[in-house]
Amino acid sequence: MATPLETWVDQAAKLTKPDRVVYCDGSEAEYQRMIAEMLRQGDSFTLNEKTFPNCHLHRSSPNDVARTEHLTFICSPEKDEAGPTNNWMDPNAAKHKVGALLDGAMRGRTMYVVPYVMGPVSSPISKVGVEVTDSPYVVASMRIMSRMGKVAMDRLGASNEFVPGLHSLGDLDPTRRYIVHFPQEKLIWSVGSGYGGNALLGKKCFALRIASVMAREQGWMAEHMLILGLESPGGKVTYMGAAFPSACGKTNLAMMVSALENQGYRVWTVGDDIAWMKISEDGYLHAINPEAGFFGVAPGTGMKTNQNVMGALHKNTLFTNVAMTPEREPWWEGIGSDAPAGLTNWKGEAWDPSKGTAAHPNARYTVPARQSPSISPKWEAPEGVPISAFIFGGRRARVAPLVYESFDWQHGAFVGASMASETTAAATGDLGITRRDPMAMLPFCGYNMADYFGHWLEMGKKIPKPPKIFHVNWFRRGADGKFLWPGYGENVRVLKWILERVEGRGAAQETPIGYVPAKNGLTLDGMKIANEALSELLRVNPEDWDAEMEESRQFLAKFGARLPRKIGEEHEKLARRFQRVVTA
Ligand code: GTP
Ligand code: SPV
Ligand code: MN
Repeated sequence: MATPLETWVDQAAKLTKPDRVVYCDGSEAEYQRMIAEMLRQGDSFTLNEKTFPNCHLHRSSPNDVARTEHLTFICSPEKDEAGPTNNWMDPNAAKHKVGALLDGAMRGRTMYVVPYVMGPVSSPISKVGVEVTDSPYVVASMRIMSRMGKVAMDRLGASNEFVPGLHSLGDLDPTRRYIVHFPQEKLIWSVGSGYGGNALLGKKCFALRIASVMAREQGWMAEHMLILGLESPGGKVTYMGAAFPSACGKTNLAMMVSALENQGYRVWTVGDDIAWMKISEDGYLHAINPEAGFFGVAPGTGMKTNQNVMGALHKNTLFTNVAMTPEREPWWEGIGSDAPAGLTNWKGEAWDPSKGTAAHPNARYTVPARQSPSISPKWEAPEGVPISAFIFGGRRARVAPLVYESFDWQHGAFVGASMASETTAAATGDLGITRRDPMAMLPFCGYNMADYFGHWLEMGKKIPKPPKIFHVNWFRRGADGKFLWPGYGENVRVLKWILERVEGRGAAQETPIGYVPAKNGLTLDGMKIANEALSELLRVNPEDWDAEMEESRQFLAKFGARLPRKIGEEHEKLARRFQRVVTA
């Protein structure tokens, strides 16, 4: 008898009509066959075999370089279940519309069946997904980003417990591109894009949009969070999860080279993008990284800013839309060397500065997590790691101070619900526009965000030892428009303060928005920063916050009566605290 997997694959093949169907085993030989096919298709290149062994460059279609949020839909039976922040399509209408695009889409192509485990293979928190795709680049990427092939088949067996995802490149025309999710069926369809978050269906589609729905149903959390361990003198490691929007520094924080290493502070990487978390018997929320690789932003990554990332990228790495030197080495803006003569840009053209940046601003590397010099010995622990702090953050030129601590879980949930960030190249659309991005989940929550806030509040009641909740901002700018904080490895100074606050130490000053470090609270030795810059970084300016509160009020009002009362209450309490300061 056919297994549930075989039955679903047959249905997918009937719809998309591939020439052949290949079940992937996840072997190295198979990876090399995918690379060979990519080279044959002409959009991929082998990089310098001496300096970058087993590394390749893939050039995507120039109109397919980032997530397309306006073409991403949550197809719940009722529009209100998707909520005001998601695009919604009726599930039957979506099946009809997107089904028409998938009909025959794989003619003349091979359908690859990619079974994968999200999370350590033996972890009870992990889950199986199966993606069928006609893109060898997607297969190769999924082999780096997940535990793919035989291990997943072995875990699945004849069970029907897998999240199916149907992907086809279609004709790559953005007018015929849809990424649709069926939260009730736990099903994903994607057509018309080969880009990361649109096409590697285990990542944002399953591990966040579908998993967020499962997490609410089952009492756990699926978040757009890195997971790191901060080692302090004596060797104790404290784990933290941090939610920043796309291209706002998760990978760089998780893989940081600590500026306080000589004082015994070091950062260990558990994950760089997604956390699945369950309450454990020890009373802590435990987190696993569902992924096995990093799909990171290349531009801005260099030996000065992040040696750990650079150290990981010299073998077995798939680069997408970076530039290439005449020595066939990858190059991008911020790598730390000048653009060499004879550079080829991300589109494959001879580069000159009049043609814009050499690498696409959202150029990425896909690298096995185990290659990171900072990978935590616990990164594959089946029970996950206990989380002591949550950190929200975004790109804010003004308003948000370098770091502050919320008063309690409920206030922390409000801080997350009202956070905002300037848009980046990770999604198509205008850049640098400040938008509300609750918990960095705006594009990734598979249901009504009002209910998602409710789920956060519920979890706070259930976790015996809940993480303390903080907010950071590495991107505050001075009057000259320059960043006030050096960022990267210096961010460990903020992590150290967070650790001290978790341990009930750390000098702090109370403000209406929460606790900020006292004047002597941050460890700044060995770092050059002007006094005025530091004051500005820690300043809570009531005028800025007036406008901020009005914007978050308007945003939260979109949810109408569905917004949990406690979130609204926290907004009122914040306003009252400012009033007291102003009238005092
Ligand atoms: P996604 O993979 O899209 O979810 O992004 P991410 O949050 O992991 O972002 P990542 O760490 O890849 O950083 C994105 C961009 O921000 C890169 O260009 C980095 O060089 C830059 N960046 C990261 N950390 C800092 C920082 O502390 N300060 C400054 N100024 N820039 C940073
Ligand atoms: C993001 O955009 O948040 C990413 C990259 O991590 S993608 O996989 O495209 O979602
Ligand atoms: Mn991300």
